[in-house]
Amino acid sequence: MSSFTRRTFLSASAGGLAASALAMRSVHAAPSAVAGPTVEDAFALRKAGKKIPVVFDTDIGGDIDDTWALLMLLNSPELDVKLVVSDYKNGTYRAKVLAKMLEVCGRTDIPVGIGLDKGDRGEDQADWVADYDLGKYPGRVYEDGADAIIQTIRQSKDPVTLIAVGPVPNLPEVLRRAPDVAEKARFVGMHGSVRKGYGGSEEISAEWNVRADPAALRAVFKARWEKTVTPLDTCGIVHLAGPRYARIHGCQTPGAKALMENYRVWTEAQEKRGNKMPDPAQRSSTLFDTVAAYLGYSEDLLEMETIKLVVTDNGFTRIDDGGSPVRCAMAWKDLDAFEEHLTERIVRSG
Ligand SMILES: [Ca+2]
Repeated sequence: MSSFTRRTFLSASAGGLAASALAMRSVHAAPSAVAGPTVEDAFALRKAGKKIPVVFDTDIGGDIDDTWALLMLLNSPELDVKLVVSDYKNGTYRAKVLAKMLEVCGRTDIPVGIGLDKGDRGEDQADWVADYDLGKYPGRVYEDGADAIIQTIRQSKDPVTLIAVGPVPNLPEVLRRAPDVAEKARFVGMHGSVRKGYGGSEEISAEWNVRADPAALRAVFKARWEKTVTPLDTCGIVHLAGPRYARIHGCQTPGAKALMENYRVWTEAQEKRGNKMPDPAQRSSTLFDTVAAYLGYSEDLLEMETIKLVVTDNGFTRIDDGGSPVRCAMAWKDLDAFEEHLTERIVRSG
């Protein structure tokens, strides 16, 4: 329920000026304090010589940037990836992409969860998993990905960072079944458009991950965990080209090779539908989700700002005093340094 709806409901049901003033006050006095671990708690684990436990919730198999983000997570020594879960439609297909990438990278110690929607219709990386049998994944596969998220968060000794880089229908279900997870995890997402839109545009956009399921993100924002996002303001301008891209394109690690194979498969599928794409031998597409992966262990290169946001029914994240406080990566301190860092993460081994 949005605060606007809640306020309207309270006013209408209580009736009278005094009652509605009281209702207004109670809404504004409602605790917005974070119930769970903060970014400081997560980063303190590193100072204590520990890794940050991560759950990755992803619509991998759609846009290619999720595959980049997965490889970045696997190659980040600050992180301990405990679970990866497919989200938003075709959960079985997406789980195959996850499982095959983990297998290629020698990381079958990481379990794969299937999201709420068990569909298996292939999207733009379908050719890469055409012959892949999820039943033969050497690691664990959880049919109920939402339950796997709950159990992983509950069983972790240290606070979990939940990194979500797609529309998030799994998460309202997680919060409905287990509201306590908001006290043991913090949320990091690639969501929204606050002051800038796609491609650095001055016009804000109904960003895809929000527009595809606004109610799901609204539930995530309402939960009392700490929320951190990279909106289009920062993630929408990340690309690799030139010598950095050439390093990745020529890299012989199994992970980087698989990433480039996927990129070619994805580009061909897009072009078959008439979309004009960058040449995968020359440069990357926009690498939105890699910024959420980075926020899992560092904010050094970004300007962070806490902004109250509401999620509209048509997929906008609008600044509103009645909204939920969300820590937003609003600008780059040093985008060039991030692109160098991202390149290093992709070409390294494990
Ligand atoms: Ca995504």
